[in-house]
Amino acid sequence: MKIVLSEDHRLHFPKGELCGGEMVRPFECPERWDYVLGELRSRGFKDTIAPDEIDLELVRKVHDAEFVEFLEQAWTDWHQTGFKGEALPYVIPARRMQQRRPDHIDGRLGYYCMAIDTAITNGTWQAVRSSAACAVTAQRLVADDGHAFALCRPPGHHAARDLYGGYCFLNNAAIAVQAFVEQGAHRVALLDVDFHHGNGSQDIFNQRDDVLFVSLHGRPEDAFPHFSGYADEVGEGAGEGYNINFPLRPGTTGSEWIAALADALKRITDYRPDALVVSLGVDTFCKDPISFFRLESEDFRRYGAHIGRLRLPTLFVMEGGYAVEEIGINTVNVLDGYLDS
Ligand code: 7XA
Ligand code: ZN
Repeated sequence: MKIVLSEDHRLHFPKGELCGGEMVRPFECPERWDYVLGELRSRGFKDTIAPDEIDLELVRKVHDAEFVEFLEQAWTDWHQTGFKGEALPYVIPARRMQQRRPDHIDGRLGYYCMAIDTAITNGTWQAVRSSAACAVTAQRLVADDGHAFALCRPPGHHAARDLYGGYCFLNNAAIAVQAFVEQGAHRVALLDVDFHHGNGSQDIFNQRDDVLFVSLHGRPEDAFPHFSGYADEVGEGAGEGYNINFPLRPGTTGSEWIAALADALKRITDYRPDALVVSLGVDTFCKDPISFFRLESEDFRRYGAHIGRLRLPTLFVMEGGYAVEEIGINTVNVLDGYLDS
């Protein structure tokens, strides 16, 4: 399996994340990427490829054009205002407030943000566009090879049509799904196995029937992003019935999780997709510091094999996972399980 990656991810490394009322070192950090790549290399995945330049026209098929422009400009605007720290919003358009876009960068950050944990820094935009480029380049490889892995960082599945947050800016997996559609796919399934609900992917495809979005995640009563991921969110308009959420309780074990996955895969099979994109977060792991499932490393291999048995052209896109020592083992276990199936 070919791996697409870019060292540009290192350009995005905020110093701080607001967590439990303190500024802490972000869980989403460059070492995550190093651990995954180290494990890939040591287990024989040697075929690594740099991405082509991202086509922003494609990006604008799933993201709002002004949002993309905002991401590109945000650091410059923040810096020119004279602020010294990393770009973070502090005011968000809550219930009964105006949903109009302000001019001041403080207001625009709040307008486009869904979680104030995620800082923008000098190198963020370049890292973000290279991350999306990895997903799109890997998508192209699937046509020839049948599968590929995009080692994206920053991740993407919380990024909605015009919202960033939860460490995500552009939705790498959604952009790759759109690339399949542009190349003639009639139906694409997007399976999100990250611990957190992929609110951004759901938002982007909510009214479409050419993309089936299926997500297994910590239930929103207890888990980030808290305001989406309920089972009764089933899509709207033409998209009704094409959004399937599996919210799962704290303490969910590997076997319970894999039983839910079997239901999810059945729904995907029934949809008869031309291709599958997997939002691959490994923060379902029992030792993950910000999650509450109990998957063991061997469970990742088991479920990779289940995905492989779908026999679909498959693109894996890296999302979350913060138990840095094991993030590589668990990620590569999924890929190995898939290839061995
Ligand atoms: O899949 N999404 C993530 O892994 C990011 C979750 C962000 C949690 C926020 C913690 N402050
Ligand atoms: Zn996650």
